[in-house]
Amino acid sequence: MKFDVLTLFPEMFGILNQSIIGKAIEKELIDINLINIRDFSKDKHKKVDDTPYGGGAGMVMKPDVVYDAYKSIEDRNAKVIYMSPQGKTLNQKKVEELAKESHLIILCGHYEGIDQRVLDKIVDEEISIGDYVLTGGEIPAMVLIDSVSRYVKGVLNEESIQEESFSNGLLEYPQYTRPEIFEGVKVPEILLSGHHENIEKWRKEKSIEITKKKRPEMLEK
Ligand code: 4G1
Repeated sequence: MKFDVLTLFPEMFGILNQSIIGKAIEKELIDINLINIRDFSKDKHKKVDDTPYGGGAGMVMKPDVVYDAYKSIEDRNAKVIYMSPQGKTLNQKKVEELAKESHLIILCGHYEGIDQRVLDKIVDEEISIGDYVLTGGEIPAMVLIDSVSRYVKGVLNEESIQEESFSNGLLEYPQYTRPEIFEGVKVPEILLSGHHENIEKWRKEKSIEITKKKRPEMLEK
């Protein structure tokens, strides 16, 4: 799976070289290509933004610079995603859908956003990670890359994908590890029993109980 990321702050993506996603990059299961939009400024001061027409606070990213950055990517068939608070909120269903693609181009806004004309020209889909104000689309892009990469074959062991919550529409059952007694609290006896059928049944019941208590709206569907 190839990700091209169009951003003014490529250094922010260094975080992805850690942990499971970092391993997936090393193994060449995923390829994250960072494109610095600033490199495509024709201006001698490397200007990438300007004041908004009509007035108002802040700066708007220039359409020509963003367009030139986009055009530097050869593949005209890749899906272009704009990380934007105006997009539909990302969920696991959308993540699974995107994981079927082989090449995604992710555009990150900063400041007050990007000139609408270039968005209308190149963007296939707008996706948001939630309803709150952020300084840029970079962290949302990383959320998208992390969530989608988990579905790329070889990134996780098959088991963890099957067992995780959301795939069954429920929250996860509680997990325990050693020590058997922590601060006087024992691990639920059943988990030590070795009786796999009973453990599975107990976990399912806990999942339902926790979902009812913490996210009742998830059961209404
Ligand atoms: C109006 C949140 C503005 C923000 C209303 C989730 C947020 C990208 C996302 C904003 C962004 C609300 C996201 C806001 C995001 C231009 C650059 C847009 C940063 C920007 C609720 C600032 N998921 N926000 N505007 O945060 O890019 O993807």
